[in-house]
Order: sequence, then C-alpha cells, then structure tokens
Amino acid sequence: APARTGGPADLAGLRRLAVATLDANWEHDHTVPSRTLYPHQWSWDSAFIAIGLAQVRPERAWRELASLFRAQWADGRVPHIVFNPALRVGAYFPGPELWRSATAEGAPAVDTSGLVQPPVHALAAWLAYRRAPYPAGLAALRRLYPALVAQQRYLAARRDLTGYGLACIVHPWESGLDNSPAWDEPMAAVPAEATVMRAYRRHDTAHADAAHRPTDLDYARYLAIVAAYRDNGYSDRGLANGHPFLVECPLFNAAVGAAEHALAEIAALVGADPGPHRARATRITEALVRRLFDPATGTFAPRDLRTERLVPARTVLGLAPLILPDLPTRQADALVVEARSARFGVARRMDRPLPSYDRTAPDFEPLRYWRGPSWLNVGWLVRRGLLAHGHPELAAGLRRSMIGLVAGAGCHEYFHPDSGAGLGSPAFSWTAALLLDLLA
Ligand code: 9YW
Repeated sequence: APARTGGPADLAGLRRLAVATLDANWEHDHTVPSRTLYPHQWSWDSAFIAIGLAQVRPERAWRELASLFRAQWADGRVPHIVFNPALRVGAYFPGPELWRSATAEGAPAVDTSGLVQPPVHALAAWLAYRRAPYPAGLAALRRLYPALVAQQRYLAARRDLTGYGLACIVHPWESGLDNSPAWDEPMAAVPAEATVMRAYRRHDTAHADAAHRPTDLDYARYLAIVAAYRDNGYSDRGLANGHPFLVECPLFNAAVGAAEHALAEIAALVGADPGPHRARATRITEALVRRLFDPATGTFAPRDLRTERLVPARTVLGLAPLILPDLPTRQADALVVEARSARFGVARRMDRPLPSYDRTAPDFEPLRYWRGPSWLNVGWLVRRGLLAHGHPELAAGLRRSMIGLVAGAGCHEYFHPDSGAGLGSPAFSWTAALLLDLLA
C-alpha cells in the first residue's frame, strides 16, 4: 500500500534510511549498487550515487567519481563495470574472465568491462559541486575535468558512426536499460540460442526472482555481442562492418548533450573555455531532433543503424531528451504530452508510478526489470526535464510519487508500476542517493 508521506518525521526517517543504505554499500573507494546483485563498481550508478553522497558524505562523492575515472581507458572510454579484485571469482556474472580487458589495448591495470554506460558523470560532478559547499570540491572538479572531456571525446570520435553527431551504443547494456522493449527489434537479429546459457552460471537469478530479470535468451544474446566486440579487441574501427548491435539511443545521447552543458559550466569555473562545449551541446540537440524525433508519434525513439529504422516501442528512453535545456519547444511540448498520456501517467497527482515502458502496450510486463517497473533514476531525469521546460507542478507530482515509492517499500532497485511494491535488489544505492537529492 502506498505509504503516507510528507510529515517532517517521515521525511527525516527516509533520509536516515537512505544514508544508512549508502553507508552499508560503501566499499573502500566506491559504492556497490547492491551487495548481493552488483558487488563491483558500475559507471552510471557511481554518477547518481555521487549526487546523493554530495549531500551527506561529500568527501566520498568525489572519491566515488575519482575511483571510476581511474579505470578510464587510454582512448577515453569509461568502463561500465570496474571489478573489485578482492572479490572471489564468480561473485558476478559475467566477470573479468569473460571480459578479458587485460588483453585489450589501452585498458587500465584493473579489470573492467569494455562497454560504456550513459555519460551522466559531468552532470553529476556539476550537481555534486553545486549542491553542497565542500572546501575540496573545486579542486576535485578541476582534477576531474580533463577526464570528463576525454570521456566525451571518445564518444564523439569513436562512436559517431553516421557522422550526424550522435554516439551509437554497441550493446543493450550500454543503454543502462538492458532488456527494454526498445531493444527487442535490434536484438532479434542477434544470432543466439537460450541453450547457450547452460554453459554458464547466471548469478543474478540466485538473488532476484527470475521472473523479474532478463531471460536466458536475452543473456545468450548479450554474451554473443560481448564476444564479437571483445574478439575485436574492443576496437570501434570496423563496427559498421557487421557488429551485431548498433543503435542510436535517445537517453544515451541526451546524456551526452547534458554532459556538454555541464562541462560548459565546469569549464567556466576551472578557467577553461566553455565555448566549444556549448557549440557541441547545440549540435547534439540538433542531431537528436533530426535523427531520433518521430513526428508521427511525438516522441523520441532509438534508431537501429543496421536497418536505419526507428524502433516502434514507446519506452521511457524517449522522454529523456527533456533534460536538454535547449530542446526546441515543439519537441519539449510533444514529450510533455507523451509523459502525461495514459502510457506514462505523469500528473500533478499521480495515481501510479512512472513506468519504464508504455503501460498500455500489450507486452507491458509490470514485474520484469526494464519492461514495465518504475525506476528512480529515469524518474529523476524526467523530473529534471520537466523543471527545465517550465512544468514545476508536473515535476512536483513526479517527485511526490517517487518519494512515496521509497516510503512504501524502502530503497529497492525498482518498483511495481501499479502497487509500488519493491522489486529486484533491496538496499539499492542509486535509489537511496537520488532520494536524498529529491529531499534536499
Ligand atoms: C545487470 C547496476 C546495473 C545498472 C544497469 C542495470 C543493471 C547489470 O544493473 O545491469 O546485471 O543486469 O540494468 O542500468 O547500471 O545497478
């Protein structure tokens, strides 16, 4: 049942729960997303976590980002997982033995994956700096700036396969929304059989209900794509000649654009030139509108580069470009219509949480991971977008709804999009961290 919220005592209790969750998940120089399901360091998790830590443990916020960027590759890519060498083999699947980063050119000394995740780190660093006065914050930001610039340079130089100015993702894991219905069409073309998984031991289904997770067939395809990329040394040259998954994703590219906006602010602060960042931000927003906005549906959609088609599934990924302050009014208004529609139900008084997928779709799955459940990180991004485009009442409705989820079920990884019941891992770090930000 949705809990009552709003009283100052309730909110103080929630804040304590969030801080205790982050403290319990702190691991020498980073925060694990979840002690059970995700015991290493994840890239975009660390960014969201730093935003929350900045309120309560500012020193840790900067260590969180610094430890992630220590694992940055020579080409600028920030790996989506940094493996903790102290953990036993098999603590997470797929582990270092599958990624074999040590054999790839330009990989760091520590074991990592070879993929990336949405680059929300510059935004996180900027917010961490702004939200909490912390004496060492400026020095930390100054140290991070070149690494954040290199992260963007990697995406622009190596991942813009079409020349339109958008970065493409080479694996659904890079989207952060692993098994979103957005990937069904592009994934259907990846050759694999569910029986492949008999040779491996999945770790996630030992800790979470298999019905709440991706399927074995999904995993077989995930591994096939990793193998293709890895066996080519994680090189981005030649991706266009047959890599099995190549997609321009609206959330990923909205993050790239938001990063340039944040870098412009950071540059001005650390004595660098904000001009080039502003120019790149403009170009990314224009490319998003040109390539990924679908006037027929009034929302953004991923483009499958193998077929050049926009994918038809209407997922919450499509709402993400709202976070771009320079998104033209026409597209911003259309996204607000989409957000308010029965598909997503954003309202001043929301009767149900924001789902990750169109809740009117016949294949909406309220329990399965990114195919329906409600997640705090995407809700947090959409709320920022609503604020940026002049919808404070809708933003307030979404905020209340998100706080209500944690009040009712705790800091779960995701939530049932009707009942608000907690799903996936309990004690999940970004839920705790972003709650702190919502309560600030
Ligand atoms: C997995 C850690 C990661 C998130 C991703 C999420 C999931 C890993 O967990 O991927 O094993 O499924 O999809 O966004 O960063 O929280």
